[in-house]
Amino acid sequence: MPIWNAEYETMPREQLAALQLRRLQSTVAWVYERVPYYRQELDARGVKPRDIRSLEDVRLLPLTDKTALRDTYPYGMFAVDLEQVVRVHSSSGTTGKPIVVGYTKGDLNTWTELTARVVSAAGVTAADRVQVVFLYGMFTGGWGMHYGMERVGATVFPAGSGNTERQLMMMQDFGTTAIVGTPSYALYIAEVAEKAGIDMHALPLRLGLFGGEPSGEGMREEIEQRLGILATDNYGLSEVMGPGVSGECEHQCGLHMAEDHFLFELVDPVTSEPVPAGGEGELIITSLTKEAFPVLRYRTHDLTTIETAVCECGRTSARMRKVRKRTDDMLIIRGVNVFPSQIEDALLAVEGVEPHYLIVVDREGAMDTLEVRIEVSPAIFSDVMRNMVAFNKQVGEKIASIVGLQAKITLVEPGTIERTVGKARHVVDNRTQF
Ligand code: DLL
Repeated sequence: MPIWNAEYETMPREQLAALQLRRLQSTVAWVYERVPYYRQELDARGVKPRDIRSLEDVRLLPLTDKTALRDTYPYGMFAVDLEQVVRVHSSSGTTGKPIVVGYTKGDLNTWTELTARVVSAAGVTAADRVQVVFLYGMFTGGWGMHYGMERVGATVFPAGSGNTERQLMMMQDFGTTAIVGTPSYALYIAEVAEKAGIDMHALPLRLGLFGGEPSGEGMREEIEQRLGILATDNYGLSEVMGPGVSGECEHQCGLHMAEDHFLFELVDPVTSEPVPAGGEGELIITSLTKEAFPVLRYRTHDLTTIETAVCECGRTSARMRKVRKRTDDMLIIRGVNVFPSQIEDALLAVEGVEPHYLIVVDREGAMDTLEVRIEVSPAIFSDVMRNMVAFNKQVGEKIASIVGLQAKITLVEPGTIERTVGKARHVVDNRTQF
C-alpha cells in the first residue's frame, strides 16, 4: 500500500523529535504572544517560551481542559484575527454552548494533508469511489474526511448521514467502493440492507473508514462480515483538529499518530503524572503547527496506550490503541466502575445479541440499578422468547463476569432501540446525583 507522505510518515524517530522540538518552541511562542489565556497560564507558572529547551519541557506547560475552551466562548482561544480564519467548526455532544474552533488557510491545508494520510493508510486510492456518510455541518467528521479523500484523488460522494435507503441506492448505482462514517451507522446500513434483501457482498464496496466514536474488535468483525469489507478505525477530536489525528493502516494494529503535527503524552488521569512506557493513560495533545486554534496539552479524556515499534507497513509513527474508554464516561454503579464498552463486549460475546443496546442506570431508594436493554437478531428472536429465562441468565452472567455487577436484562424486539445517523447513544443515566 503506498504511503501518502513517506518523508514524514517514515521519518527516523530522532529526526522527528528534533522537528517536534522546533515546532513546539514556535507554538509556545505563538500562543504566548497571541492568546491571553495561555499567556496568563504561563505567567502564573513563571514559564517563558524560551524555557522550552527539550521535548520533556512540555511538562512545564499547563494542561488545558474543555472548561478553558468553554469559558472563552466563542473566539477567546483563537490566535489570529477572524479575518485570517476561513472555516469554523464546533464540537458535538456537549451540553450548553458548543466549543468553537477555527482554521486558517494553512490549517485547512494541514488538515487535508493529515486526513489524506489517514485515508491512504486505510487503502483508499484515486481509483476509489467514496461515500461519506458522516454528518457535514458543524461536525468535523464529514468535511475533514471529504477533503482528504479529494486530495488523494478519490471520487467523493458527500452523501451526509440519514436516509439510509437512499444511501443504499447510491451504493448500488454509483458503485461505491468505500464508505466513511461512524461504526454504528455502518451497522445500521447493514441492517437496512439485509431487510431490503440487498446482498452487500455482491457490491463493489471493499473498504470502510470508521471513527468519531468508540467501537471494539467485536463490532469491527460484525461490520466486516455483514458489509463484506475491511474496516479501519480513525480518531480525532474537534478541539485538536477533527479526524486526521490518527488512523489505522491495513494491518489494523493501532492507529498511526501524526507526530510531526502533534505532540502526544499519556498521563495518569488523576495525578497527571506521565505513565510508564507501555502503560495506559489519558491522551494529552499539544498541536505543533496549528495557527488559528493551537492547543497546549489538551486533555482528551480518552484512555489509550502507545506503541512505538515500527509497523509492518513501514511507517515509523507511534500507534495508539483503539480508544474504548474515556476518563469521564465511566459510570460508578453501586461503587463499581463500569465502562459501557465492557458491557458491549459482554453482549457481543453472546450469540444472537445485536450491537444495539441501551444501558439504563437509575436509583431505587439508595440503590443503583443497572438495566441493559438489548436487541436479539430476528432469526433467533422467537427462540429466545421461548427460552427467555435461560437466555437472560446467560447474558446476565456474561455481564457479571466482565463488569462484576448483576444487571437486569430486558430483551426488546429487533429494531426498537433508537437508531442514530450520527453517534450512537448507549447510556441513559437517570440518577440525579453521581
Ligand atoms: O469525533 C472527530 C472525528 C470525526 C474523528 C470523524 C474521527 C472521525 P468530536 O465530535 O469532537 O470529534 O469528538 C471527539 O470522540 O475525544 C473520542 O472520545 C471520540 N472519538 C473520536 N474518534 C474516535 C475513535 C470527532 N476512532 C471524541 N474511537 C474523542 C474512539 C473516538 N473514540
